[in-house]
Amino acid sequence: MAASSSTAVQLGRTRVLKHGSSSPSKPGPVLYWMFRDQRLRDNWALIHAVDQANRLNVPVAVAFNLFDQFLGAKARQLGFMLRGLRQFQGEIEQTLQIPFFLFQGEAIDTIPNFLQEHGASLLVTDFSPLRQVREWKEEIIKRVPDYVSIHEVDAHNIVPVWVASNKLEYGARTIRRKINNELPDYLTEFPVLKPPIKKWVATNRHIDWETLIENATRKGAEVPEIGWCEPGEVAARETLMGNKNGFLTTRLKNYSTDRNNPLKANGLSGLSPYLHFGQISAQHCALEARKLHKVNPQAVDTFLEELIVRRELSDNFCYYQPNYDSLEGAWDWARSTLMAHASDKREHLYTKEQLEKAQTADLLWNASQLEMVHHGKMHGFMRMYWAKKILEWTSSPQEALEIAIYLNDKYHIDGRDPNGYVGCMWSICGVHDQGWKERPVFGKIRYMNYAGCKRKFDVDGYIAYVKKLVGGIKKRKGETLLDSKTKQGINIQNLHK
Ligand code: FAD
Ligand code: FO1
Repeated sequence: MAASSSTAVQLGRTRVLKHGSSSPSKPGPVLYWMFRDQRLRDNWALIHAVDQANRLNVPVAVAFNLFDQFLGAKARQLGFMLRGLRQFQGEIEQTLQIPFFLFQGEAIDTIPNFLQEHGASLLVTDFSPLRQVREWKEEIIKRVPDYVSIHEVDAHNIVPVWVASNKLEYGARTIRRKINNELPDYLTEFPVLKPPIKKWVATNRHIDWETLIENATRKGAEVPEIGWCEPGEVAARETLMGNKNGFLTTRLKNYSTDRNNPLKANGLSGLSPYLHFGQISAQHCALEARKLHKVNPQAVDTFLEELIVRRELSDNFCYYQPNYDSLEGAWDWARSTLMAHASDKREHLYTKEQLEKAQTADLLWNASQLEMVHHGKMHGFMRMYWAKKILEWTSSPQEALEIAIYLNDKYHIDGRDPNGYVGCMWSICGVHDQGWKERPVFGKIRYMNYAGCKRKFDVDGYIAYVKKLVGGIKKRKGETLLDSKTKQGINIQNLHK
């Protein structure tokens, strides 16, 4: 069944991935398989699922599939995500009486099984351009019964990726106009979500969150959770609009000036963990920011450029470029200039381990690496310098890209995201950038160096800031370790005897 035209969601935002054959005499329930947009508020996929369920006069449920492994995610990312999902379950069941199911294993098994078991007629999914997600969907389309329809809703981008452009865009310059032309239709207020007409018959669905979180954080202990960024939709909205330290309420005015100063950690919005896990809607952030345009036009324009144009350009790249995370995904000019300089002498050559342990001769780079490893989020300006130095200090652009993506995905709370693949490709392969004056190793790829950073900000201050930051984190970790040992009744004094 097609996405009916009078649905509460703009037609262009939903795609029919599979038309159910003539629906069975009595249509079954609707399932929203949530994975990228993990939120109750301002979620077009959820709005569409409830709307379709009301049209069919059937109940609706939400399901999430927890994979055993996802792009190298460890305690830091899984703990954040699961705590956010626990809050989500509480809210959606309480405010909308919609049941939330959590499966473990492979979505290509658990989702079709659930549909079959409940005789569901419609599967609604949200959207991600990443290849793993697209492969899962292809497989699920093959496995579900004929009568099941599948609708995909781009709830992540303000302008759905397939509406903004039907091709790979060269850069912000080419996509900006296309996105801006569509904003009047897509940057709209959200309908208020009400409980669905038909209630799901109660089934025992107890989710043992404590055990799930315990297991995920123990298995992924190598990259411990961060303490500065509270997970969940409530904390996400606080980060955006909170009276104490909200970005739009208290920190917007310095955004244009401070955002390129790594010493001003508060200079950025701090929204990326929440946007990555879908715990806040970019569209909601844009609607709120736009209200402040009169007061801070430049800061709002700069923020919207990043939040809408840059962020949605990343989805465009990952959606239309299958090789979005390898040298094959670079433009010809970039690949040939990098190849022409691949055998240039490197002043330093470091292995992945040396880089991971911040053991280079560059104290500024080491500080940025340590900020990422221990704090889980490197300042946006330093991310460019950090990645470009990896190109300069490894034996080939391929190796540089692999190492940058590996480290970014492993340690960043906002990693495993189209923004990350594009961030690394921009830095190392000049994607969405132009060519610059040719030089050794970089060829025509934009160059950044220590001297350039010194001109821009207080480099020694940043190095000292990170040293203090990491010292504090290690001390707190030591204290909690001490706590847990004393709790276990192990007498610390005897430990060293
Ligand atoms: P703000 O400046 O407050 O930006 C607000 C939002 O706008 C961000 O959350 C993000 O969604 C978007 N945005 C900002 N800058 C960019 C950009 N350059 N490209 C795309 N979207 C942008 N961003 C990630 O979300 N995940 C990553 O893994 C990631 N890896 C990166 C790796 C490299 C090498 C580089 C150069 C950039 C990377 N970025 C990544 C983009 C950018 O650095 C971060 O989005 C930003 O620093 C996140 O912090 P913030 O939300 O406080 O930033
Ligand atoms: N989505 C899921 O549906 N199941 C998962 O187990 C899962 C783990 C996960 C770990 C780290 C991370 O950064 C994202 C994760 N996602 C998971 C989120 C989701 O898949 C996002 O859609 C992807 O990041 C693609 O955009």
